[in-house]
Amino acid sequence: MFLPLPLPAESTKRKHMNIGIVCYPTFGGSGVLATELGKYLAKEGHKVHFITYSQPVRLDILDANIYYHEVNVQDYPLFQYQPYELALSSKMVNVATKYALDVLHVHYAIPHAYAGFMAKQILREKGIEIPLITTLHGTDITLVGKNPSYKPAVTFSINHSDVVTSVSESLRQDTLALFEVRKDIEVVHNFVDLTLYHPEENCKNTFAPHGEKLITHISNFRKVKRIDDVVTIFNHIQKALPAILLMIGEGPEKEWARQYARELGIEEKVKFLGKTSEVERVLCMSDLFLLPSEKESFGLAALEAMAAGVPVVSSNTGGLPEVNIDGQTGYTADVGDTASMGERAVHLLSNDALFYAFSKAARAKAETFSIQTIGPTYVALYEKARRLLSLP
Ligand code: GMT
Repeated sequence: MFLPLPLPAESTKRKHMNIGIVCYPTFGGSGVLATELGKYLAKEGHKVHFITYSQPVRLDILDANIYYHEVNVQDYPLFQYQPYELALSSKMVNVATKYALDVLHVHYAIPHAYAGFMAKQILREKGIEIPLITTLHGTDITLVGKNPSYKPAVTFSINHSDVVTSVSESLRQDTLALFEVRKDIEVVHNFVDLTLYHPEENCKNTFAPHGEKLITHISNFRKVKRIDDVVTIFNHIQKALPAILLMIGEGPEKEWARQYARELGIEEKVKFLGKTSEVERVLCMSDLFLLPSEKESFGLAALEAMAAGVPVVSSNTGGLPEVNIDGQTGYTADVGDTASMGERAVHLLSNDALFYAFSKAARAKAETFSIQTIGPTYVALYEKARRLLSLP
């Protein structure tokens, strides 16, 4: 759990900060979370500088206090691999210097924490001290980071960050188990902007004209999401009651899933909508969200579904049980246990009173992860990181 930090004396507390955020600009959970955090901080009056290789998908650069700095990697025939970390460090140095950044907050350790460390050293040579906050998101630890090709650099970057956070207690434990970490890791759970979700609204459901149950899955369709399990669970559901599956997102497993649905003879009932910026509208129509992942440090998509009052049937891997409470907000089962997930989904969807109770509990649980509660924690950590370096 994140322990409340002692508040700084009023005189030393900075009202508004200049904050550099480094993240992946794509549809992945870490980029979404970082973008939503930046938008929240900007609304609070901080000046937020996004440093990424393209504009983050959920970012509106016309919003007040939001700045966007693109990292350009110079192409050169000598390079088989472009030196992105170098370009990123240089960009961080330039932005930190020009806009007098108070903190650098990097999301996803690889390679952002490493590039952040380099930027810090370069800035120090120029007489500029700046704290580095690293947020670990999941696969940067559990899949990619633990690979021997990256492990020494990831360990080093974690240990040389001023403050390290993880998005769940489970990820904190994984990090401590997999790396020789000398730093405290503070758990700051992912959050959701509840004002975007209105579970009481009766959304027009264009996908289920005959009152079918609408089942949703949102992800980047990588192997770790076990997309074939999504289709298997749905197949079980649709045998028991009229249902449609909405698949949102893009990724390498998408075509396999389409083929599998075809083999099962249910392709008419499985709709692939691709990437959409209207996640809230889709969730507003949904009856159930499926997330049977192999690994999931938190499951931000599940939290967003719960904010919309949509119960979740998921695996019980990683941080998912911190979000989806088995028997209350949905059901959890062992990874790969599609039979249990399918049966319990049918049970829930067939019982109106139970469904209503789960929907209410899902929203109530999501409310404990509101951005208004969790956003200030990051600001407190920025203050703490500056105090650790004896900065005003
Ligand atoms: O797995 C993804 O969808 C993307 C990945 C990322 O880093 O962008 O997500 C990770 O970070 C999310 C935000 O903190 C978490 O909600 C996801 O659980 C986590 N994914 C995994 O651990 C597999």
